[in-house]
Amino acid sequence: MVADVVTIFPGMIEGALADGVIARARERGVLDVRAWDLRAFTSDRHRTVDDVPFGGGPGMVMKPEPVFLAVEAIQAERGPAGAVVLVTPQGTRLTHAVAERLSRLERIIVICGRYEGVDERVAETLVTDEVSIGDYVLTGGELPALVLLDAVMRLVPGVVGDTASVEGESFVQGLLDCPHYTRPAVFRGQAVPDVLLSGNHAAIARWRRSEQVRRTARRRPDLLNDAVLSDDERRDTLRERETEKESG
Ligand code: 6GU
Repeated sequence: MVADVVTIFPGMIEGALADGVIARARERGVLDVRAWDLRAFTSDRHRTVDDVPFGGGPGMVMKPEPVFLAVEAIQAERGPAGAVVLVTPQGTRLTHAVAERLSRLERIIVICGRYEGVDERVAETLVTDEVSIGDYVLTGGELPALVLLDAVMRLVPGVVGDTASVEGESFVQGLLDCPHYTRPAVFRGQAVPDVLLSGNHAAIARWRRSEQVRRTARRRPDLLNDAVLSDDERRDTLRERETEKESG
């Protein structure tokens, strides 16, 4: 996958992608991520990327022209992108399903917004997807772009070594993950659940699945609407929600 990021802080993007699983995949050539400095696409002496809002009001708005020029230059060099994503608190929420869809594309462009916003003509004609990472406001789009890229790129085949660890985890099945334990079997008086030491793989799989269902019912009941559950599991989630009410 080729990912190009348009930003006024290319160092923020490069720094975050220099370590860890994503960095290793870049070294292997599985991922090609590049940060493009938006200011390189300005033509005035001050390299201006923002201006006052029409209609007045506080703050500054990102000018359309540098963003258009940057995206056009990227597509000329790298070929057409399957998605041009603007990260903005006004976007649709980033979910596993969104990350999955983007991970199947060969080329994506991510535009990081700053200031009060980006000229709407960018969203209207250049952008295919507006994405938010949650209901809170950050100072700029660089951290959201990194969150989006990490969620997307780790789903690209060959990025994460153990594909089983990707398939089993939270949200892939629409459920939260089960608890995990490692040695020692007893730590400061707290023992690991017996079943995990039993060597009975079928029993372990059943325990993990029921813990996933139980946790999701308690912590994120909203996820149960879309989760695929057996009739028995559905009944268990109802009981779980009852016990939660009783215990407060
Ligand atoms: Cl994509 N940008 C900013 N600035 N704040 C956010 C966000 C994006 N998603 C949640 N908060």
